[in-house]
Amino acid sequence: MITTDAFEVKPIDAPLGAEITGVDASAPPADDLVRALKKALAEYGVLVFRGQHLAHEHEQVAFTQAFGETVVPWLHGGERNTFARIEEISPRPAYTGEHPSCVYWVNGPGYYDRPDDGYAQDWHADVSYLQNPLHYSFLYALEAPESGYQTWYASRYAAYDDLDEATKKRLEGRSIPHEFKSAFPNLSGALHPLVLKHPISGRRALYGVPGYDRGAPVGMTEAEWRPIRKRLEANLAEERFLYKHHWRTGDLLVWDNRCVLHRRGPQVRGQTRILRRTVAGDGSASDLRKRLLGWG
Ligand SMILES: O=C(O)CCC(=O)C(=O)O
Ligand SMILES: [Fe+2]
Repeated sequence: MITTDAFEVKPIDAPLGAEITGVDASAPPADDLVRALKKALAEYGVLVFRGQHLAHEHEQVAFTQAFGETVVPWLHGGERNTFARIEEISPRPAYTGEHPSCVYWVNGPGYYDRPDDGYAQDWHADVSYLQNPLHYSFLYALEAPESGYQTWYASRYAAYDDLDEATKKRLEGRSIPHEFKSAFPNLSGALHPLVLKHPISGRRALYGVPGYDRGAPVGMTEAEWRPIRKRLEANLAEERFLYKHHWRTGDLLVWDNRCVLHRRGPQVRGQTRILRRTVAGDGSASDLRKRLLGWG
């Protein structure tokens, strides 16, 4: 078991993100370490663990499960088969593709080395189109070239703080529909709070927007919402909201989708990158909904 003695948080020189040293993610973390990491996630949004050795799925799954529930059953079907291309990498023994909560992103010659790099290049909060999103995402680089691939993160605390007081007031307490019909036509969407008070940090963040949100928040017209949405989109081009991660083999990134958005960086051609993603819930997600909106 790892304890928190050796664990250090070094804030990255960006509006969000911190590097964690002294944690070996291949060993199941002790409860106090998980608590400390969740606190760091609520504060910094995204944590970077360099030089990790998670050759086998079960190691990443065990680390992920320490944060909460991991299985997203429909990943068996939709996302897994559409995007993961497990069959193409299965000859490599480390990539068994056996655990239902593991998704692989495989980019490079013979895989996704095409002009359209898929939906991952749009900003989003993972699985926000589910009724009960699993808020922590874990992304591990089994293989990444020396330079090239990036994943970008945007602080949703900063996006909220940047709004004027009148707009904050207009958005407070509203919910907004999320869905992803183009990928999962049979999956009904979900309503989520637009302004989300993070249960650990107590700070307000704009949850999942822009992303899988569809249409105006409940009780607002399209005409009222459009200029606000446009401004939120424009923010995502500004460095003061962003951390741009440059991948290296062995990087493990963990982020809290309640307070960050992310997207894949610019298209890279001719180089292979293999990432493995898992997601975990946080018991407080449904509690939070109950408290904010009175939903069960
Ligand atoms: O491919 C990337 O860089 C990001 C993928 C992504 O959106 C995810 O893992 O949730
Ligand atoms: Fe994602």
